[in-house]
Amino acid sequence: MQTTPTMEQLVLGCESEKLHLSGAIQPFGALIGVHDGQITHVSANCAAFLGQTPESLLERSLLDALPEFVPLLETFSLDEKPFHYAALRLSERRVEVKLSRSGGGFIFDIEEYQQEHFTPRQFENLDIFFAPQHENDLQHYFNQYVTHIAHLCGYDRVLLYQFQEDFSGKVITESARSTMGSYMNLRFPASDIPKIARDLYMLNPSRTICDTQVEPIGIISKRDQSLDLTYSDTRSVSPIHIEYLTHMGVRASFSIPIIIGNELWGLLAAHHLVPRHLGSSNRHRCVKLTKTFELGLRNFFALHKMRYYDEIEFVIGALIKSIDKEHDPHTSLVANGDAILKLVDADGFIYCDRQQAYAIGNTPDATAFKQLDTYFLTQYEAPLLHSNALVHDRFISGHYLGPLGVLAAKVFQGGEYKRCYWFRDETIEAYAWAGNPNKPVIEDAGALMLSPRRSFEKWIEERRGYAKSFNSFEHSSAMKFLRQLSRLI
Ligand code: BLA
Repeated sequence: MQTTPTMEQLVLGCESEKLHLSGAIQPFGALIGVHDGQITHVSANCAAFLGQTPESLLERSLLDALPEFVPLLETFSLDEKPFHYAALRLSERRVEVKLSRSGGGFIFDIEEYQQEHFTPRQFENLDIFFAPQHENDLQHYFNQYVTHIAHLCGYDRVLLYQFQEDFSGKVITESARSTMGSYMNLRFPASDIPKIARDLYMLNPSRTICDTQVEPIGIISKRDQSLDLTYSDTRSVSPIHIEYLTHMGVRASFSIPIIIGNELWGLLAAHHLVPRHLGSSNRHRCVKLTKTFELGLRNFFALHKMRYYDEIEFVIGALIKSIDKEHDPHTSLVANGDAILKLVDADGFIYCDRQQAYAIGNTPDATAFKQLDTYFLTQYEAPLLHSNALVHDRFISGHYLGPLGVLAAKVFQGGEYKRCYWFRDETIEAYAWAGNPNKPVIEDAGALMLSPRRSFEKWIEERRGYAKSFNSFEHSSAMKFLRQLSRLI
């Protein structure tokens, strides 16, 4: 008997596809795999690009069969980098090559040469090179980036997509032809881009899908080992994602990860309604522009953090001084209640230790608080706990009508844990999704699995049960405040 899988299990099903071992490429290029100087793998279409059949290339030495590729490999193998782009002349034609590492060997992705869309001079004059200084500059900076990429790549629609904490995401900037529908401000669920695909983005800085309606080309080898295509740009496309793009009405896509502080912050996603092959050097230009964009954004975040910490240092210092003025900690905490709430923009606050507990503003009832406090004290190891959905996250069970967000901090001092809790009330929000995010479940070879949704029409969810999340700045303010308070109380 088949039991109904949970959402987590269905999402895990999506994660099990070994994207990097697809064993095939897209027909816009050809591929050769080399190990120890021998050609071990070739794509079935290599004759069209190299003038030699797979049979005539397999298991021959690269030097003997394709000597033009050898100098590239020699220079690259001295380097630490995972990949390198170059142009090559093969008898009468020019090709573009991406040389990358694969297991202990190398891969050549070979594509038709394509003229660069921007000259280096035009590129240097782009105003994207002025990094944002203030929050108000951000949207303009995003728009500039997306507009430049749209010029460079020429796709029908270019979107900037920002990941949220749970890896769902939201379109924050869009540049599209007027006849295209808009995805601006719409949200997409995390399972649209499974972790296995997100992880590939951390290694390979772009993904191109030139035509969803063509058959993949097999990679041929006389060896058992399949080729790791992590760094290959020609890697074939997951059938599930082909279905996704088809439902979206998109025939070609191109995407670039935006990585800030070693984390996937967002994605540049470009769509085209008809097949489109953007040449390797043009893609590389888009990636370079994205690196500049990342640098500006990182600079802005660092500036923002510095300003915040400077200010909060001062605010906490003044607050602690004010609390310290009174002899009775209860009176002084309550007297400074508004400032304590404001510190992390909260609606309620509780301080407690073994002897005392003081509450300010809107806090959970005694039974609910006891559940939360006991869990934090006895079962939770880290000094900081946060949730924007106390009931969904099962910190509080039973009938409960209190605040739904919590930021809790504890420090061990004088032989006991001193705790501060800040609470936030529920915020009922209308979430605009690109289609119903609760995806259809289908049966495939006897197993139940998630399938891409059929419609991307705006779908409104009235989100209940959540408070606004406490951000990482607020986390550290809470900890800083408690450390200083615990010395007084
Ligand atoms: C891959 N999904 C992707 C990619 C994007 C998205 C950008 C990378 C490939 C590409 O550039 O097209 C999703 N595209 C989006 C989103 C936007 C967009 C969110 O333009 C928003 C604007 N997809 C599903 C389900 C599964 C799934 C249910 O809906 C799994 C069961 C899988 N998505 C999936 C897989 C890939 C993927 C497997 C990798 C495709 C590949 O690289 O071959």
